[in-house]
Amino acid sequence: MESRSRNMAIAYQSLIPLLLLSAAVSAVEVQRPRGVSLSKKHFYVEGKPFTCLDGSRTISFDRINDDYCDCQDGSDEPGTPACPNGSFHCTNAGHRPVFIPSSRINDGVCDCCDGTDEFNSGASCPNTCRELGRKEKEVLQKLAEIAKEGFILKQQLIQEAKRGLEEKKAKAIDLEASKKQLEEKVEALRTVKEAAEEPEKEAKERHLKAWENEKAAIRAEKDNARMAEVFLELDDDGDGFVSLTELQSHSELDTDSDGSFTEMEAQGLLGGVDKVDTVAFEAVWKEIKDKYISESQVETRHEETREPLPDNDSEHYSEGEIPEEDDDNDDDQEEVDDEEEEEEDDDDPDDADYNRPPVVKAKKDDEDEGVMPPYDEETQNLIDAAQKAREQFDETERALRELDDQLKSLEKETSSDFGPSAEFAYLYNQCYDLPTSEYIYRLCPFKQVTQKPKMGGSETSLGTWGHWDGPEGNVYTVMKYENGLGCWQGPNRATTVKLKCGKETVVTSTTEPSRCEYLMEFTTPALCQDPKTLDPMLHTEL
Ligand code: MAN
Repeated sequence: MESRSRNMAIAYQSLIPLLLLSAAVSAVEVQRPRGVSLSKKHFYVEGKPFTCLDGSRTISFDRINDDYCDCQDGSDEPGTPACPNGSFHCTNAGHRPVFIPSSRINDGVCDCCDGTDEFNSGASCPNTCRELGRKEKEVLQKLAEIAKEGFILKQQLIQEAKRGLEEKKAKAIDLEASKKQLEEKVEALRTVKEAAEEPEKEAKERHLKAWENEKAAIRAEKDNARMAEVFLELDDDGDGFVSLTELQSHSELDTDSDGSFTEMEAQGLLGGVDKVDTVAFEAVWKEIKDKYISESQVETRHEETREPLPDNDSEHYSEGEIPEEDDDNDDDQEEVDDEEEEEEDDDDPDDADYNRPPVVKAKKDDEDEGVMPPYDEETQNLIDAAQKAREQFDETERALRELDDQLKSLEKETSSDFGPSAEFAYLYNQCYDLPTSEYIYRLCPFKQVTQKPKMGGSETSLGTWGHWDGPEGNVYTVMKYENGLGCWQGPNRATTVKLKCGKETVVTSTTEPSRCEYLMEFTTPALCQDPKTLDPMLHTEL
């Protein structure tokens, strides 16, 4: 059981010198219970009953600081450690007033620079507040110097941003007007182009059609010549007819491909008769020309001695066409294709498997009939005119696209949040580097953060501009860059940029507090405040 001592020596604090945080400090002695701050003094009226600050109960004044906890919120024991949740106020004249947990009262450790927390522990706690205050003031004065100069720069930045914004808005209006004109020009040129392309298309089609017809005529002529040649070849006895037996000598014409070319099958091909003359052969030719192998081809085949290909080999290569092992890259393949084409040009019959039924590949018309003749002058003029119209259209359309891009980036810039007075606008389109031992970190404000290895290698995105991320009331003190390159088995890289007031615009440090989450510190005059609004401590006389 705790004794309820009513020790007024403890209970009542004598004079508390207070530092009034105003331009001129006047030390005023205000009587109040120990551990009570000036702002709460009026709750503790000497001689009057005290109501716990949480309103839970009312006690007589002499139970304040009697080393017995009466109030649940600890408010009756601000100057003793009796309540576990109590808090003790040290005035710390000459430095900053602070609240400490009342459990630290008289624990032998100096928590308050004025030593008031150790009034009964025997610990020696000299008052260091003035010294501390002086040092802090020096630091603050230095900061104030910086802030002063930075704040002047900031005013210039604000003016520049204002001018820049006006210029950009005016430029956007000009660009809008040019865009409209260009759009009209593009539409006019599209009409011109389409008007020129119509006759061009017709003329080209006419030319192509004529070329197709010509090719068909050449093909027909060649086919007739071959038919006549084959007729002579088949007509072994030279009687002007191709007979059943003569036809049967060509086993490749075996209709059902069962290995035996019967008389019946041969008759079927001859249209039911036993022999045909050159006129009747025309119908027969149509039936057999795809299968027919001329005797000269067969002879060439038999003259060659080479190993048959294995049955399961589905590729057909003639000698010299067999690609070398491993060498199956595109270039080599093209070479093989070229050779193949060349051999076909020479009418080399030997491009089928030795063991297989003879196959005669369809001839390539284009090669046989040559290349399409050049356009006639009239068609060429139409093509040239259409081409010119196309180029003019494309060029104007490209100019329109460029202008549109310019306009969009201008709009993006003018609608960005560059701070309450656009003081951060000057950072747009700038980048700031910080080399570390391993990397060069680069901050391009409102765009992105990157990391580039010093020893070479590609740049890694540590995030693209996300949003202002400072605490409420101070949002313009932190920038967040998100969605950088994915971290292996982790999140996408992201960077937090903490801004500080500084005369220079510079990245002062970069760290990676946790894997793939980066922290940058960046100074800029844009964050400098009017030094008059800085810590009131600066304006105190210590
Ligand atoms: C790279 C760098 C590091 C990062 C690792 C994560 O080495 O981007 O900053 O921690 O990747 O794997």
